[in-house]
Amino acid sequence: SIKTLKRTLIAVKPDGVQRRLVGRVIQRFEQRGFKLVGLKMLQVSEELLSQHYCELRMKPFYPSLLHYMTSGPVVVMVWEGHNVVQTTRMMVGHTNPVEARAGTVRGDFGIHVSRNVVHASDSLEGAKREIQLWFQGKELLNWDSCDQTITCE
Ligand code: DGT
Ligand code: DGI
Repeated sequence: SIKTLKRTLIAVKPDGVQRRLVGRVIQRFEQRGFKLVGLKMLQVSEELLSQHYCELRMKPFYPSLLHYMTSGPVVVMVWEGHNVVQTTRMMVGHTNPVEARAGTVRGDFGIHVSRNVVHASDSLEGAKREIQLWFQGKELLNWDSCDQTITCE
């Protein structure tokens, strides 16, 4: 039903872009039936990151996290679908690739927690906040996918 239809923010981090993993990351979410409603590549500012990672600012790795996230372009996207936040978190896998199950993005491509390939919003509230932070309203497109009456009630 429409009630479970949500949006989430996924980003391919600089290591994922450098390692040419953008296409394979996108493919996983398309294959799972999620709908892409926003996509862009950008060099992220420290200002944006300080808001994005505001909960981590006291962590010892915060400076290196900012350095890593500004080291090159990021590809950020918004995906829509049923239970999309929960399902994409599962598909992305544990924050630390060492703990991430095979079959997840981080479990298949990740090497170290400090370079974990992708970001995925971890809650509905977080997704809403992050989407507003990274995208302008006009950058998100509402479109009808031709399979929507085939793939759910
Ligand atoms: P290094 O990298 O030259 O400092 O040499 P290592 O191999 O002693 O450093 P590392 O990265 O293993 O760090 C030592 C401890 O800190 C280790 O017990 C795990 C923790 N640690 C280091 N980096 C991370 C990280 O990115 N995430 C988490 N959760 N723990 C980390
Ligand atoms: O939501 P997640 O990305 O799975 O995890 P998080 O919100 O707890 O952490 C945000 C990012 O910070 C994570 O994707 C990678 C980085 N990070 C987390 N823990 C560590 C870390 N980076 C380093 N270097 N060391 C850490 O212990």
